[in-house]
Formats: sequence, structure tokens, C-alpha cells
Amino acid sequence: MRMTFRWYGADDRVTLAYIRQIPGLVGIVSALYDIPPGAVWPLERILALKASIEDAGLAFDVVESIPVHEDIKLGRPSRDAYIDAYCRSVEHLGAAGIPVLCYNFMTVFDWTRTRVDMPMPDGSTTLSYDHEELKRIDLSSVGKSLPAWATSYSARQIDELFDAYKQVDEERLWDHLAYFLERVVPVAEAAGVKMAIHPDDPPWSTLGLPRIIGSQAALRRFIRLVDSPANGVTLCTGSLGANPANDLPAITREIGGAGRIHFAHSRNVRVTGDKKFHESEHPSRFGSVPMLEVMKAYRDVGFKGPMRPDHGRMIWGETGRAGYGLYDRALGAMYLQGLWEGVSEGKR
Ligand code: DNO
Repeated sequence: MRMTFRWYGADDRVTLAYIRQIPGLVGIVSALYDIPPGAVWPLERILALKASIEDAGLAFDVVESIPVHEDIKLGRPSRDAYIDAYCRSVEHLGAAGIPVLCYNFMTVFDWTRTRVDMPMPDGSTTLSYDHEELKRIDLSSVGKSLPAWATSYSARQIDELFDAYKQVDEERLWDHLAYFLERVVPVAEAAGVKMAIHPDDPPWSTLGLPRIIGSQAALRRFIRLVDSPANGVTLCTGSLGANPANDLPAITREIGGAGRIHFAHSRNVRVTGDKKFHESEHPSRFGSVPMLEVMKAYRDVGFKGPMRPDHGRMIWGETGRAGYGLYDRALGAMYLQGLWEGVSEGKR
């Protein structure tokens, strides 16, 4: 396992210099955040980002993410041009020597929360989700008033997308995903890049939009869509763990045992009701994710890929990008390395 950390680029308050001081931290997860979905990532830009990371004494382990254009997910005729562009970007990652690409196939929104600053009894704040609360949200305000989801669309575009997705049920979305993978995965394999789909977060349909990557059965179906070692998964314990039906050690053993976990997002969530949870401290006892058992599963499948602590709470008065402060993620990185050292004892 290689311990890595997400870095949002030159204007991230959490600098590479700080990240490097976290013991054991060797790799960076980053992206070209200014390039719109659908455009080709220029090789020179990827190389420049890589050079800035290496100048700080770290390695560029993962690109997270190259967004998949909505027309690909919708199966529109324009998808072929966007898929070609995606393939060019993947080739450029290969040429730059970036080994892993994390992406997702979530419709319209990336991760979704109903709060980004839920107060905890210890004075920290965290991200939380409550399906009932989400149902009460006025869709006409989506994109205007809610900070708690990741999207790059205007309110008008979001309305249009909601309309368009009325024609796309989950089986059609699977077809569109297969169409994308059949074209991109061979290019990735040839370029030496491992693709790693991120599960849906949360792992169920929200606001009536189709969602398909949220369970062990879905991940099994996914890796069979294109049977290539380049067609893999980002195993996100926080996303999948929001559904108590997901047996995370079993998923890690099955998908990892097939050699298809290319990236590990290791964080904890506490499930507090039906489709209701908040993100918690990383250690097992604070949440619903059996982190020690997951780490044993990673050990048993011989996982050697990058792992990151994923999100953290806001602690010690820190402010900044929700989920992506320095302090709690650094504590998470140390906890995960402690577990790893423990479970690896005698196995190296
Ligand atoms: C949230 C992240 C996701 C992830 C994308 C991958 O913090 O884990 O936004 O980067 O879903 O494409």
C-alpha cells in the first residue's frame, strides 16, 4: 500500500510542503481542475503538474478525476466525440507516466450531502446526509442554494439534465457505461493506465436520477463488462459503507482478489438511520466501517496500490474545502498506516 493525499493544486491551502511532512506520505492525487468536462487534457499541462509534485519530493500517483461528459452517460450521439477526447486524455496520462485514473459515472452530481458543517459534540464539524431532508429540497433551487454537492453545472443546465435523464433508466445507464468502457479501456490498457471507477456516493438513487455503482453485485457486474486488468475500481469505504447491506471486507476480498482494486479511499461513516449518515473519525469504533477488517482484506489480497484517507472532519479551528482540510485527513493517514503496520506484521 502507498499512502497518498488529495491535493487541489497550486491554490490549495493544504500545500505540498505540508503534505510531505505527514509521516509516510509518498503520493499525490490531483487533477487539472480548470479543464471542462469533454475537453482533452494537454500533455504539457499534465507534465507541468507532475513536475510541481515531484519538485516537492512526492510522486503523482493518481489523477482524480477526468470527468465523464454527461452526453456519454446520456448516450447522446455526441458521445463518440467526447469518448475520443477521453481516450486522448488517457493516452496523455500514460505518456506522462501516471498509473491510475479515478473517475465516476454518477449522473449530474458527484457526491451529495445535505450538510457540509454538521456540528459534532466534540466541537468539530462534518459532512452529513439525510435522504428525507433531500426529498424536501425544492429542485428549482438545485445548484443555486446548496453547497453540499459537487457539480459543475448552472441551475438551468441542471434542469435540462433532469429532463433528459427521465429517458435513462438504470439498465440504459449500464449500456452507456459499457459503451464507454469498451472504447476507453483498451486505450488505457495500451497506455499503461489503470482505470478506477468511484462508487456512487451515496450508493443509491437521489432526486430520481439513476445510480448503478453501489453494491458488491454492481461492482462484480462492472468488472465483467470489460474483462481487462485496466478496468478496475476505487474502493471507497465511505461511499459503499453508507449502506449497511454492503459487506466491505467481503467486497475488498472479491474485487481486490480479482486484481481490480486500483485505488483505495479509506474513510469512515456512521449510519444513524435509513439512508442517513455522517462522516466520522477514521478509526473503526467511531463509525460503521470495520476498518481493521477491511485492512486485513487488503493485506490478504496483496494490495499494493495507492490509498488515501479520503475526507476528514474540520478540527482545530481549520476552515477550507469541506472534507479536505489538512488535520483530520493527516490523522486518518496515520491511523491507516498504523493499522497497515499491524496487519502486515510477519507478512512482509
Ligand atoms: C469526493 C470524491 C469524489 C471523487 C469522484 C471521482 O470527495 O471522492 O468526488 O473524486 O467521484 O470521480
